[in-house]
Amino acid sequence: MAFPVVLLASPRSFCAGVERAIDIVDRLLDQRGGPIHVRKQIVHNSHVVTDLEARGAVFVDELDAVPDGATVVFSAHGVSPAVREEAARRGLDVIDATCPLVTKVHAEAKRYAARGDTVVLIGHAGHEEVEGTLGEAPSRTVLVETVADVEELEVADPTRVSYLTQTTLAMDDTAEVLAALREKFPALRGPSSVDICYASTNRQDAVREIAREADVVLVVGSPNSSNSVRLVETARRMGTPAHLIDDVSGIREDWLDGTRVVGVSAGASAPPRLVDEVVEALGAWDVQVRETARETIRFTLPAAVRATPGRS
Ligand code: 2E7
Ligand code: F3S
Repeated sequence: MAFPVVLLASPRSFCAGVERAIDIVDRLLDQRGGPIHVRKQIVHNSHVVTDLEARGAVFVDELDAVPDGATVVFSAHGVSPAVREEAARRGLDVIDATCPLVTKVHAEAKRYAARGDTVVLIGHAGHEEVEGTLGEAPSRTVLVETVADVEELEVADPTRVSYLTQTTLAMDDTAEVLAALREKFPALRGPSSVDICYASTNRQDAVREIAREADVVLVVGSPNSSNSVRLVETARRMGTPAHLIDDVSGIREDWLDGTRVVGVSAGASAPPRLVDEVVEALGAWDVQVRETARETIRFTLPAAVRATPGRS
């Protein structure tokens, strides 16, 4: 493979919530040794999961696979109160790697439900983040995915409706669903700005920038990574062919036939080294970074893992 130009989207790859979640499991493995149980994939990336498994992490689907009294890490996507209660009942030592920006959405869900509103959550059915947020006020919360869902929606009192969103949605799709909600419920209330997180917003802006110029866009990320899939869709919306690849082995030669400019980005859960490998394999004589934002945000670690000698 050899192409004249690679355009690298920036920001791309790990966000602050993912750095924190992986750091938590890493530190627990250092401090306590394996096995360290993690409920669900810590983040939705096959390479992150495989690497941590090799160090002693054990990923389980539900808490019944965790031995009584053991340490369990909750993934970055968050959990419902029912899961927290089960962990407490079982006497598990919980270390919570939920992204603080998800915790904020849970707090909003509780607040809106407590004031008597129907909470409309815009998100994707079955996604772990959505399952967790829905669980805060299950009897008062409804999930909508599309404008068509909004049209069919019936609520107890149309003057008392609030909305929330999954943190990794595409800004464009969400704006359409939100407009439909506002039209149907003029008194709709919600957060001061949508809950789509800074990392999703920045990565979508950056992929749009490279898609403008590229003949094809490659997004590094696993198929179950919602934010990575949104990056592919965002590039395609610009009229540019785009493909999701888990790593360099996913590149198909025929995608690159006749292309001069290849755009590369990565979802928030995709390790930077996978991007480096992709760029190297493309063999471009010119790699240009297109920076649309600079990220400096960091989240503090839970106290239980903070004190590792020699680490900041
Ligand atoms: C947590 C949250 O692990 P991901 O691929 O998750 P998504 O939600 O995109 O499938 O990416 C990092 C991340 C994003 N959102 C982690 Cl709530
Ligand atoms: Fe958090 Fe957004 Fe990353 S919700 S885990 S900062 S993609």
